Amino acid sequence: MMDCLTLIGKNVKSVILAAGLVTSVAFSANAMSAEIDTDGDGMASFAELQVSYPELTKEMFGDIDTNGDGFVDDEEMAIAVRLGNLADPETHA
Ligand SMILES: [Ca+2]
Ligand SMILES: [Ca+2]
Repeated sequence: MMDCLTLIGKNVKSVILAAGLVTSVAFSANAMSAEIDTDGDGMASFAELQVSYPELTKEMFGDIDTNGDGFVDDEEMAIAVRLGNLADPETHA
């Protein structure tokens, strides 16, 4: 019983630590997943997005990249998902 509790205590500690790390690195990452943003700059380039969405065209990317900086950020991604231009990365395989 003691051993079990100690183990749980350790797990909770590492979960809190991990959560803290994630929060500090990706404070607003609700739509942008690390799976898409492979270089971790917080934005998806056309190449990065195309890995997850092979059907994506430059034209579609241009529609999603509303401020035209050549990258899709968290907000643009969320809007695209809401408008149905992109499948939800949470459910998209
Ligand atoms: Ca990136
Ligand atoms: Ca953009």
